[in-house]
This record gives sequence, structure tokens and C-alpha cells, in this order.
Amino acid sequence: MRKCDILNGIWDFAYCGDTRPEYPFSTTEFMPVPGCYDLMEPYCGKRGYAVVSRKVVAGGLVKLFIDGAGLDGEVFWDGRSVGVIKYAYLPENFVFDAGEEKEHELAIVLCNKYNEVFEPYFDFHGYGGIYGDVTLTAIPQEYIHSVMISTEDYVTGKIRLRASAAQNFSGKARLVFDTGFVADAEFDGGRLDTTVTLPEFKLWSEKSPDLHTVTIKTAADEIRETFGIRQIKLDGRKILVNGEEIKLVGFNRHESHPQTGAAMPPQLIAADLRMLKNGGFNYVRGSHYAQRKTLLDLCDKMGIYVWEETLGWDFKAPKLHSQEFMDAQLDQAEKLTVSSYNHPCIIIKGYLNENESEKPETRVIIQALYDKIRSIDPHTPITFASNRYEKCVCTDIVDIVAMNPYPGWYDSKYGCINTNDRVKPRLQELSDAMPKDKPFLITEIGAEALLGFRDPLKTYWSEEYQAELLSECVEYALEHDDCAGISIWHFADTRSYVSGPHIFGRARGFNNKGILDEYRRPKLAWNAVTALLADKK
Ligand code: ADA
Repeated sequence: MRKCDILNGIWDFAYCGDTRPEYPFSTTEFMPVPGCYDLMEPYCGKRGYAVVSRKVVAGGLVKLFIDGAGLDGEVFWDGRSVGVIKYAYLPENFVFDAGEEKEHELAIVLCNKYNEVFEPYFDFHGYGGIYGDVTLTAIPQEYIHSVMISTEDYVTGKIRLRASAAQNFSGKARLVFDTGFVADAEFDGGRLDTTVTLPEFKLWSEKSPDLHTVTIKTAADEIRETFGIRQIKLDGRKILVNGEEIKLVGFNRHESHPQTGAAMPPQLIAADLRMLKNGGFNYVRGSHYAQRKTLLDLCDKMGIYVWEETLGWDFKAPKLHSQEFMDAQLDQAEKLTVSSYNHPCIIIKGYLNENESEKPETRVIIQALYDKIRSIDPHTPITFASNRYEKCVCTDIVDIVAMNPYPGWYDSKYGCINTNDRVKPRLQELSDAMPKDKPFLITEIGAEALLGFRDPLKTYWSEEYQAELLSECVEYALEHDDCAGISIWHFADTRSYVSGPHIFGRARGFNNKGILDEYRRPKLAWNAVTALLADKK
């Protein structure tokens, strides 16, 4: 088995402002990794370059894994560039020759200035830092990488295993499963593609999230992968998992906390997920970027369904229709599809949250991204969340129709105190207008509420108004068979715009539509919706 070092800890650090740091890097301070430098005094809220570095004893071929970083960066080994971080949040591997076995310097130049894929107008704060674990694994020259396991038949336990190996490796591979079952396969020109029917297996499901492992052994390498056996199928408006209809009820969730930013420690991520599961919910939409491996591992183990999507938020023409943008989106979609492929919790793959899908010319990129993901992943339903509603001209391309309507909030009128009576009729109207042969998901819905603002008139921004609105929404989803599910916008209040015109709709600089506040303290809506779910059980 490979040797893997966890490099988390206290790294050397320098904040460099507008000047991109050059080798030899000079560091005079320190920073915990994972961590966000723009949450550290005196750099709080600043946008600029930073460098973090540490010494590592290693040699030969190595794989550096970073479980998400942002907003972009570059990795240096003794001053030599060994990889670029282009997409915030995306867990990535960097394979390189570490040279002679001795002490080396690993440095990561980070930048939290906005870039091509992270625009300043996104309704979530862009943190600078290393968001998740950093590990370094010694690997042989003929190493195995990108193992992808999918369920071909959940009834018989038939799985497909694809793997690639460096340097066009050809030779035998032994597949040893946790059940004791052993199968033989062969790499040919660096590729292995085989199916195995496991004689004894357990299905992964929301109620019993059983996982399996397979150890792949070749003459040169040995790695273990975790996977789950489960099948997602769509049948008209229904989503089926292992042949049974499911109703998705959950939240959009940002990886964000006032004290840690995007670098939430596993304890806090697990606490969020436990709260969600114990509250009777079964689903997280990972808005609006790649999810950390830590979160996906937890969702696999806890039986929580996940919608995963690429980084994006309301990209607009002409950028949306440019070739450069298309290439970057395709690259990001490919990387994400491969990196999270084996997590059974991911049941929907998404991209380009809220784009100009009412324009026929946007069909090109919607189709291209769909085709890219489908070319790698033959099974998982693919879609995007639209806010163009009846005007959307792309619903025929995707597998699931997903809409972000905000009745009772963004359609408020002068003089109205409470518009919750419009919620159910609007949802029904929208559902009726959508294709009948595809599941219809309410991907976002909600209202702002400030924790502690109680108002008997149930006015906008009050906890009472939000509680009533979200109860209506969840009730609608539970009562209607033609609605496959709902993800409330959103789990917890999240830091958003800190300046600019939008801040005026974002009190405190937060998106306050959380059913919990940013410290996960429940608003009235939490009690109302969890009570409703408990009643329906
Ligand atoms: C959109 C968007 C979310 C959030 C939400 C809101 O639907 O997808 O990220 O900005 O609106 O609160 O307005």
C-alpha cells in the first residue's frame, strides 16, 4: 500500500498584496493549513496574493492532493512549478517527480482576486486559502490513477471498473473486494475496463448506506477505492434509487462559516450534516462549486444524497458564449466528474447555476457540458438550475428540470405584508409548464430572515414570514407526486457581498435566507419545517 503523509499544520506564510510572489519565497509569518488568510488579522477582507510554504521530506514520484483551495494558485516544489489551481474548491491531484529523497520546499502561491471563473458579483464570498486537507503520497512510476467504479445492475451486484495507469502500463491486476471476493483483470496500454459481479454485496441507500472497497493490485502499485452499489433511474417525473421512488428534501449549502470561511474543519461539516439528517432531511445541493472530499465521504457514510455542480453563478453573455469560457467550463466539468466519480452519494451532476437559458445561443454550451459529463459518466442524471422558468429553452437537453423560483420573496409587491398565499399556486403553475417526462425539482426557494427579528405581522425579513413560506414550499413538495424534491435556499446564513450595490439586499453582508444563522442557530423556520417532516413520517 502507498505511503501517504498528511501535510496539514502550521505553514510559513506571507501576504503579498498586489505583488505576485516569486521564488525564493520570503515568509515571515505563519498560517494554519487548511485555513483562509483573508480571515486572519491584519489581512481580513483583503484581496491579493499570498504564499504558504513548508518543508517536506520526500523523493521520487509523488502525488500531492489538495482538497480544495482558492480562488486560484500555483504549486511550487523547490521553486519549480508543478501545477496550477484554476478552479476554486475543486479537489485536485498534482503528480510530479520530487527528486532525491531529502528535505524539499513545498510552496503554494494563492490569490483571492476575482478571476475568469469567480466573478465579483457572485452571491457568496470568495475566500483566499487552502480549504481542505493537503496530502503527499509516494507513488511508483507505473502508478494507477483515476479509478472509476459504477453500478451496472443493482439487482445482481454488477459493477464496472475503469482505471488508468501511467506510462501505458500493460499487465495483470488483481481486484480484492472487502467481501473477500477476488477477480483478475488486465491493464492494456494503460487502460483497464472490466465488469465484475460481486457474489455477496450490500446496496447503498439513504436508509442503509453500506459501502464497499476494492484493492487494485498490480506488480507495481496497490490502491484501495471505496464505492457504493446503487442505481439511479428516472421514470417520468420520478427519481428512483435501487428501483424505489425517492423524494429529495434538503438544502442548498455553502461551505462557509464566519470563523473558518471555506476551510470548515471536518467536525463542523459533520455537525451540519448530522443536524440535517436528524432534522429529517435527506439531501444537499452543493451550491455552487465542487464539494470537498471530506463532505462527500461523510455523505457516503451517512446516506445523504448530493447534487454536485461546477463553480458558477449567473455567467452572462458575451462571456457565456465565448470559446475561451466554454473550454474552461469543459475542463472543469471533466476534472470534477472524474474526481468525485466513486461517491455513491452524488446522484445529480450540475453546472452553470442560473445562466441565460432563455437564449437559444446558450444551448450550445448547455449541450456541450452535458455531453462532456455524459461521455465520462454514463449513468448519473445531469442538469442545471434555471431561473428563466417558462422562458427556459434548454429543458429538453438535460435529464432533470430544475428551477429556482422565489415566490413570496422576489415577487413581493408594494403594500403587501405577506404574500405566502402565492407560493403553492406559483409552484403548481411552474410544474404544469415543465415537460411531463422528466423529474421536476425545486432547486432553490426561500426568504430572508434575520435571527431574532420576530414580528406578529409576519413582515418580510421576520422569522415568522420565513417559517410560513418555507412550510408552504416543503408541504407543496411533499404533497405533489409530480415534484421530485426541493432544496431550500439555504442551510445557513452565508457571507456574501461586502460592498457594491447588492449589499443593500444583503443585510450584514450576508445572504440571510439560511434556515439557521451563520453559527447554525435555528430560526423559527427550522422548527416549523422539521415538525412538518416529523408529522409526515
Ligand atoms: C439565486 C442564486 C443563489 C442566491 C439566491 C438568492 O437563486 O442561485 O446563489 O443568490 O438566488 O438568495 O437570491
